[in-house]
This record gives sequence, structure tokens and C-alpha cells, in this order.
Amino acid sequence: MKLLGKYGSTLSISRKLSCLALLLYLCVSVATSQEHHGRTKGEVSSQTQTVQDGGCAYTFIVPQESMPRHSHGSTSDLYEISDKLTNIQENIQQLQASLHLESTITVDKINEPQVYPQDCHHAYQLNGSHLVEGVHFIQPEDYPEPFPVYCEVKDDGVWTVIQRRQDGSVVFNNEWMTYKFGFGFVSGEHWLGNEKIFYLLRRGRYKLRVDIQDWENNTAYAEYDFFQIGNEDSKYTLLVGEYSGTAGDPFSYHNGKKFSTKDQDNDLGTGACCACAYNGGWWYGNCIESNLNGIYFKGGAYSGSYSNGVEWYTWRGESFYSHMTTVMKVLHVHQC
Ligand SMILES: [Ca+2]
Repeated sequence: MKLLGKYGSTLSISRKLSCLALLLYLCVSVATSQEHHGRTKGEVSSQTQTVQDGGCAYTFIVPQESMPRHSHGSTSDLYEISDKLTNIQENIQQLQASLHLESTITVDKINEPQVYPQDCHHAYQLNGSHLVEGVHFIQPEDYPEPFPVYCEVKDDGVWTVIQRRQDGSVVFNNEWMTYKFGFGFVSGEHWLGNEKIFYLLRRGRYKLRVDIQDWENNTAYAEYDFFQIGNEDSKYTLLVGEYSGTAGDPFSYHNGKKFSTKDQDNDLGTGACCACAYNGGWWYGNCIESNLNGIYFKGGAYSGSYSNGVEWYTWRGESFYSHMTTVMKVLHVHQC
């Protein structure tokens, strides 16, 4: 990620403030010195003084009319002090103008267009192989604007999260356009958005990992060595590769299926609306073996409609069990 260089500008402003303080000190010293030592009229016609402070060099020219006209204690001393104060004021105005220019340059640097990473692992690479787990902005190639994602830092890479369930705080039974652009909060429950996922995965080969936790705090995972979805014209058709893991594989059933929502039925059930029956957007066939976007039933066990909870059928094998937490995340494998 591009560094803004604002610290360099801040240092420059601090340096100028330091120089300003030094200038004030010197000018006041000159004035007081003359007062205390009481130079006499005509003793010095002009005077220059150069001071070096790091990169700042200042030459003070004391004009003739500012020299003491009489020994201290006279009215001319007041003119002298007045002249010096005028000089100080002019120097301050020049430094203020310089500081204003510096501030303007700093703002311009902040407004420079940033280059965003393609995904979380790319952010990690751009940041010198270091990234704090949490929310970061990415912008996959050709996606019109940057957007936030949650980055999970693991030993095998920095994963980009595309889905999370954890507390039932977000409704997942949403319509096509809501699933298209995403909903929820990336640091909590959310669906990143089919359009964002499409552009993200289009970069190259990605693998998918699904982490699941039940209400007894048991955990399991499913990993697929390839994961991609088509564009909206294809109804975000799902493509998944080979499975490995501990949670079983009910997801391969959905391979090649189109995404459906309650207002857009693209499933294989001619008389059914799977998204309506299972209460969430998913790649329905006729209809499911998994659905991580179903209703969030707290406590796990539920009754009522068949398998419309947060389902991963092969792990616990129960049709009326809704899992406590799920995370779907992707990791770039290599560039195509
Ligand atoms: Ca149907």
C-alpha cells in the first residue's frame, strides 16, 4: 500500500516551527542586548549576523535606521525596538506563508489516488510481509471502487473472508440485489457480495476454506483446492475443486449450480423455490446438502421447516441442527 509521506511533511513543519522559535529568540536577544549594553549613536552603521541551525541558515541584516540613535533610556530606543518588532513580524509572516505551503503540499499528498491490494494476502505482500488481522480495504482489478474485507492471518497465508455467521444479528434471507452487493458488517456477520466475490476470484486460482463450529464448541473445516464463481449473466455459477478436511463434503453437490435468492429462482427444482424453502441465497440444486446462509437458530437444535438452518449436513448429519459459527474465506494460490 502506498505510503502518504505525511510524516516527512510533519517533520518539515516541526523543523520550521523550531527555526521560528530560534529566530524569535535571536531577535529578542539582539534587542535586549542593545538595551543592556547601551551602544552609542553612530557606533555601528549596519550589522549582519548569520546563524546555522541544521539545514536552516538565517542571515539577519539590521538596517541603519534601526540602530540606536542615542544611548539607552532615550525615546530613540523605542523607535529601535519598534523597527525590530516590524522585522520580526515580517519574518513571521514569511514563515507562516511557508508553513501554509507545506500544509497544502501535505493535503495534496493525502489526496493522491491510492493503489489498493487485490486481496488480503496481496495486502500482506505489499506491506512487507506484515499485516494486522482485521478490516482492510482491497480493490480487485476492474472493480469500480475499493471496499472493506476482513483479513484472517494464518500460518499458510492471509485469507480474505467472504461470509461469516456468529450471532444471528444479520438477516440472510435477502433478495438478489442485496446478495449481489453484499450486506452485514465485515468484522461481524456478512455476505461480501456476489459481484465482489466474482471480481476477487477472477484474479487467478483461489482455494476456499470453510470453518464451522457447533454449539458445543467443536470445530471442523472443509477446504477446496479451487473455488470460482461466474459473473451475473451466469447467475454466479459455482465451480469448486477437490475437497479435503474434517467437516465432510456436502458442498460439491452444489458444483455447477446457479445462485438463487427468494426473488430469483435459478435452482433445479422445477416446482420448487429452494431459496424460499431454505431461507437464504445459495447455489441450490434440488435443493441442498449445505446452506450456510440459512436461518440462524440459537442453540443449534430447532424444529419446523426441514434443514432451513445454517446447514453443513455431512458433519453432524442432523437435519434440524444449525451451526453456531461459520466462516467462508479464500486464499490466492497462484497467478493465472
Ligand atoms: Ca425452482
